[in-house]
Amino acid sequence: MRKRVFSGVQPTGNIHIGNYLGALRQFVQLQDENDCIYCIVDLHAITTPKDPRELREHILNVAALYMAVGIDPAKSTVFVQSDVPGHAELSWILMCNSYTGELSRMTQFKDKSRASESAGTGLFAYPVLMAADILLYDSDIVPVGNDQKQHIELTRDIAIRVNNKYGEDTFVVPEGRFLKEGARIMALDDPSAKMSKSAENELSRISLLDDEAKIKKAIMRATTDSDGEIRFDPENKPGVSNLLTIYGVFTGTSVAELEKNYAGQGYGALKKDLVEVTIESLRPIREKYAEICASGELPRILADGAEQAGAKAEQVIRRVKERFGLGSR
Ligand code: AQP
Repeated sequence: MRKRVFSGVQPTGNIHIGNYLGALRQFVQLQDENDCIYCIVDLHAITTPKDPRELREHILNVAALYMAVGIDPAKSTVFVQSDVPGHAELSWILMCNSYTGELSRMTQFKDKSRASESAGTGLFAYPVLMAADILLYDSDIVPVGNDQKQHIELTRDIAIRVNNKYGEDTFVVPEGRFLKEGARIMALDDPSAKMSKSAENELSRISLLDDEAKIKKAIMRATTDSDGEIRFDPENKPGVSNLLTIYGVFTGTSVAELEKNYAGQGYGALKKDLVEVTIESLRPIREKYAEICASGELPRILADGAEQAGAKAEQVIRRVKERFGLGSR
C-alpha cells in the first residue's frame, strides 16, 4: 500500500554529502512506491538570523538540487514551507500541546543556543514546527538523518498526546526512516561532530556543487589518526571510518570489502581514490543542476507543489480545528 512520506531540508546553505547520503538519497528511493511530499523548510531557516537575499537564493538552490539528485516533480510534491500557511497555523496549535520541559531537553536546541539567554524563541520551538510539518500531511514515514531522531520521537509524543485528548484519528502517528549506512556523516575536519551546512570551516564538508579542487582539498586534508591502519571502527578511528562510510555508500561497496581492498595500504591511497569516487558521484548531480537552473521551470514547479500541498494541508487543518472547537464554522 502506498504510504504518505514527508521530509524537508533547510535552505541554510549548500546541501552537503551528509544531507544527501543521510536524507535526500532516501527521498529518491521512496518516490516510486509512495505518495511523497518534499519541502524546503524556510520557516525553520529563520530560527537563526538570515540575510533575506541569501535566503531566497538558498531556497531556489535547494529546490534545484532536489531535482538534480533525482526527485521528480511528476511523482513527488515539491514546495516551499512558507507558501503553505497551514505549517505556521498547526505549529501554534501544537505549541499549546507541548511542554517547555520536553523542548528544553532537545539536544539540537542545547547545541545551537549554547545556553544563551538571547537564543530565539523560534529556535526553542523549532521541533514543534517540525512536528506540524509532519502531522499536517498525515505522514506515515519521515526519511531523515540520525540527528533528527529526537525530533521524530517528540512528534510522535505530541501526536499521541493530542489523539488521547481529542480523538484517536486526529493525527497519524508517523515513523522515522533512518538508513543503516550514511545516516550520520561526520565533519571531515573533526569526526566527532556531524557534517553541517553552517559549520565555519568550508573544508569540514563537501557540498554537492563543490568543484573538483575543493573536493580534493577537503578529502586530502580530512582528519584521520596516527596508527595508519585502514579499519572501520567509528569509536576509536572515527576519521577513517567516516571516509570508509562515504566511499562505501557512493560505490555500493561494504566497508568489510573496502577494508580488504585497502589492507596494507596507507590513508593517502584511500583518500586519493575517495576523491575520484566523490567527483564522479557528484558529477551527474552538478550537470543536472545546471540544466534545471537553465530551464526556467523552477517557479512553476514550486507554485504547482504549493497548490497540491496546500490542498492536502487544508483537509488536516479543518479536521484539527473541528476537533479543538476552533473557529466560527
Ligand atoms: N551529517 C549528516 N549526516 C547525515 N544526515 C544529515 N542530515 C543533516 N546533516 C547530516 C540530514 O539532512 C536532512 C536535512 O537537514 P536540515 O537542513 O534540515 O538540517 P540539519 O540537520 O540541521 O542539517 P545541517 O546540514 O547541519 O544544517 P544547519 O547547519 O543549517 O543546521 C535532515 O534529514 C538531516 O537529518
